[in-house]
Amino acid sequence: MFSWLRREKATQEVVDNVVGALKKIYRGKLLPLEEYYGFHDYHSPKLEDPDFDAKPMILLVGQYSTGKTTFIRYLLERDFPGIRIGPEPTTDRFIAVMWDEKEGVIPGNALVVDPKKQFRPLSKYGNAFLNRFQCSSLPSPVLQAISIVDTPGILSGEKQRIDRGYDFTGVLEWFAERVDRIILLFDAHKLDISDEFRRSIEALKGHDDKIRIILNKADMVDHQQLMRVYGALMWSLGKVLQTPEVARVYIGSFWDQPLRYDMNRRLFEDEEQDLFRDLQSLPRNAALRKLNDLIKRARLAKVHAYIIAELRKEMPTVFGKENKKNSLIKNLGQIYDKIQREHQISPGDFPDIKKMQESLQHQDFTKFHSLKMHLLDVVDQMLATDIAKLMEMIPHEESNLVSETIVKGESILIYYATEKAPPSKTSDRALSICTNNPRSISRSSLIMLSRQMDSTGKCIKRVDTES
Ligand SMILES: Nc1nc2c(ncn2[C@@H]2O[C@H](COP(=O)(O)OP(=O)(O)OP(=O)(O)O)[C@@H](O)[C@H]2O)c(=O)[nH]1
Ligand SMILES: [Mg+2]
Repeated sequence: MFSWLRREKATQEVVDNVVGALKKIYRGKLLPLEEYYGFHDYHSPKLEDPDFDAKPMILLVGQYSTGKTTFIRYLLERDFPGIRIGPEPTTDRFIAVMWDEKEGVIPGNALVVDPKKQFRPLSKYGNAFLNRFQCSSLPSPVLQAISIVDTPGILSGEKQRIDRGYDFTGVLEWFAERVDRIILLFDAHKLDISDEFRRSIEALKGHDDKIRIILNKADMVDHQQLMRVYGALMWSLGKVLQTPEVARVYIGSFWDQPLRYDMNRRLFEDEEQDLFRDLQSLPRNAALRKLNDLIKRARLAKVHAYIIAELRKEMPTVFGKENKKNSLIKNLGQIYDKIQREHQISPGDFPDIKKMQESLQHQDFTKFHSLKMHLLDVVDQMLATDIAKLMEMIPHEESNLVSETIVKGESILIYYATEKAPPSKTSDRALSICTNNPRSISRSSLIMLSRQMDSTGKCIKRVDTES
C-alpha cells in the first residue's frame, strides 16, 4: 500500500549530489568559524557525515496508548523487531526503526559508537537512557526512503520524572532538532493533555514547522462525539501551541482493523491521503531540508561569533575578571541589543537567552577570541554563492509544488514559484506568509536577493532579510 514511499532513483541522485556538496561546504567554510568560537559547546555538536547522509526521519510523540507503535506497524504493513502493542503503557524505550537487509535489534550502547549512524551525540544522556534506546532494523521498502522513531508514551508526573532516570525531554528535543517530521498523536477516545505532554510539546516549540497532529482512534466514537472531541482538541491545542494559526489536525484511525463506526469512513480516507502525501514528500524534499538546516546553523554560528567576540571585548585585562563575567552574563540582553543594532541581525536569530546564560557560566571568558572578520566573510560568501548554486541543483518538479520553507528566527525564506504565479504575486504571498507568521519579518526588512529564470520559465526566488 505504501510502496510509493520507496525511494525514487532520480531524486536520490540529486539528494546525494547536494548532500556531498553540503558536507564539503560545511567542513571547509562553516566548521572553522564554529570551532574558533566554541559553537559546539553551546548549541549543537559538530556535524559528522552520518548527519548529512541520514534518511528523512519521522518522530512519533504522544501519551501512552495513543497508537504510536500501531501507526508504525500500519505504515510498514508488518511488525518490526521488538514491537509491543497493548492498551497499557507498552513501549518503554526509544526505538529507531531503520532499513537493513537483516532483521535485528542493535542496543543503545552499541548504537552510539557506530560511526555509520547519526546517534553518537546521544551518549551524553547516559546509561539509563542508552539501556532504553535501540535500533530495530528490517528490510521494509518503506524504510528505504524514511526512518521512523518510536518513543515511550508520555506518562504522568512522578513516573515521568523519577522512574525514567534520564532527561526524557532533552532526548526528545535532540531528536526534534534532527528529524524531518514530528507527529503528535492524540486519542479521540480519551482526549487529555497531561502536564507532562504539555511540557513535551513546549520542548518542541522551535520546530513547529515540522509538527503534524493526528487525532487517532477516531473510529471509536460516533460522528457526534467526534465533532465534540475535535472541538475540544482544538481548544486545548490553542492553549498549548499559542500560535495565531489553527493547527492542521488529521482525523483518522491508523490501524488495519475494521472501523467500529463506519459513518466517517470517507473523511478518514481523505485525511489519510493528505497525511501520507505529506510524508511522501519527505524524501523528495530531503535535500532542501538539509540545505535549510545548514543555513539556519550558519546564521546561528555567525550570531554566536558576534556574542563571544563582544564578551571578549568587554572583559578587563587585569583585575575584576570574575565580577565582570557575572555582570556580563546578567546583562546579556543588552549585549544582544547592541549586536542587533550594529550588525542588523533580527532578534529571532539570537539563541535563547536563558540557555546561553547557563552555558556561559561554565566558560572562561579570558579564553574567548575577538572578532575574526575573515571567518565571517567566508560564511557570508557561502550563504550568498555556494548555497544559491546548490539551490539550482534541486530538481524543478519540487518547485512545481510551490513549496515554501520558513526558517525559524525571521532568518530566511526560500520560496519557489511556477510560471503560473507571477513574481509579484509570489512575493506578495511570501510576504503574507511572513506577516502571518508569529515570528514575522517586517515589510521593510524583506528584499529580494536573487531571482533566476530557467529555460522552462520557472523562477526561483530567494527572499532574505536585511535592514
Ligand atoms: N480503535 C482503535 N484502536 C487503536 C488504534 N490504533 C491503536 N489502537 C489500540 O490502542 C492500543 C495502544 O496502541 P499502541 O500502538 O501500543 O500505542 P502506543 O502509543 O505505542 O502506546 P505506548 O507504547 O504505551 O506509548 C492498542 O490496544 C491498539 O490495538 C486505532 O486506530 N483505533
Ligand atoms: Mg508504543
